[in-house]
Amino acid sequence: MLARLGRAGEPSDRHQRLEDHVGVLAGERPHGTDERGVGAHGVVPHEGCGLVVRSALQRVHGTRVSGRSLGRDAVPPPSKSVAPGPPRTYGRRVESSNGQADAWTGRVVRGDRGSVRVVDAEGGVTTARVAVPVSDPLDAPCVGDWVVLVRTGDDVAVTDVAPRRTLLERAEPGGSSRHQPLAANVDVVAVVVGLDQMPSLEKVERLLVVAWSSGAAVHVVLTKADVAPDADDVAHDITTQLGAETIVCSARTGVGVAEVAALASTGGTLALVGSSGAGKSSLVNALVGDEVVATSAIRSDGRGRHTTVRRELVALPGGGWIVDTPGLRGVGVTDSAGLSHAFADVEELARSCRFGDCTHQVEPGCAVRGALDGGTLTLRRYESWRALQREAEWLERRTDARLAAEQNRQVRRTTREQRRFRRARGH
Ligand SMILES: Nc1nc2c(ncn2[C@@H]2O[C@H](COP(=O)(O)OP(=O)(O)O)[C@@H](O)[C@H]2O)c(=O)[nH]1
Ligand SMILES: [Mg+2]
Ligand SMILES: [Zn+2]
Repeated sequence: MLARLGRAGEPSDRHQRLEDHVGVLAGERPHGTDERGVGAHGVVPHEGCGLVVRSALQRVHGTRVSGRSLGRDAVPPPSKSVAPGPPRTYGRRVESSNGQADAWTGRVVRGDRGSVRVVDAEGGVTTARVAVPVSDPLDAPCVGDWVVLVRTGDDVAVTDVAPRRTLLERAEPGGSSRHQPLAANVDVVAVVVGLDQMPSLEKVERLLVVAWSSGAAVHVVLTKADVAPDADDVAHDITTQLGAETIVCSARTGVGVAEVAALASTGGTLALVGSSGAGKSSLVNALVGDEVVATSAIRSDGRGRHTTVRRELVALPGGGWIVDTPGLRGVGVTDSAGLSHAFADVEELARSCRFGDCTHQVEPGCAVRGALDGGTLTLRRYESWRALQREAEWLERRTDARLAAEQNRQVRRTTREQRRFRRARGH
């Protein structure tokens, strides 16, 4: 298994400190949540950052945190009303632990190199310097991260990032084995496909793998239905051939837009991925009911073209958040976890092959080849699976090699330092 950096995982001093911060935030439960502070479908609402951060911490620390600070007795019984309020509050100002600096929590809505924009409980937006150690690009706070901000004089710094529940990331195909974070704490990833062209099933499959790798739920959103009389047939094909749930919509006519909004309406975060021109930004604008993201259409005043410059997390009027990602043209498959979701049908077959290390090519008793011969698995899907699998394996090998090289460098550095130290002491 690939060693992961920058994912939610190891408890650390950093998280312990964050836990101390959010301990102050305990006791209030946002709307639409059960007594664990988790909304329907496991979606954690954005309101009451303390609870959001806590649920991430619970995963890291297990029962220790929930026992200590969630204070079951202090939590009121589950509310009958499940309607989430408008996304007004998503953080609470907290007393700092040292009583000097001003510290509070919030969510990153935009990430730039070395600095981020963070929205806090009062809806205030602060630009903050990133002061957490970033040894891997994946560690850098990104859109969707819940962070602790500390103000000292004129300086505002991000001093902590809550462990991520999910992380949408990209790997450059054929490029470096380093991954880039695209959006953190996403609940649903929508693979957006424009119906103005016949969608390529292989491209959709690739995006599905990337989407599933995030750990979030995944939907296919077929947009521009206004120009596709056969929209429902395409949706049917994608559902049956790729096993993905689909929504048909149009940003132009508004058809199906409410269904897309419903993916985030429990207070969750929806991320849109898809190739450039698919219609993602238009969909964001349709969902928000305003021109919040630039689309590639010619501006009405005729002065050139809009382009999506930045990735930004936007609050939806009905609750929840949405983030538009830049067109992912050639995204690399990041790991095999996404593959086993996107190709659950094929991997299920592979588990019943006679040999555990079956390559599904020439072996007797191969259930995958059996399904191919029997016509229940298409050659197209089989080949797509094999190609993506090879790519994931190649990338994992490269990443392992890179990690090993880094480890070697670190060991050599330490040895050198120790030698120098001993020499200095005359040993
Ligand atoms: N007919 C039609 N065109 C659309 C729709 N949504 C987007 N478009 C057009 O598709 C092009 C690309 O849209 P855009 O939202 O910028 O795509 P993005 O690159 O995925 O963000 C633009 O010319 C849009 O006007 C739709 O629902 N129907
Ligand atoms: Mg766009
Ligand atoms: Zn096999």
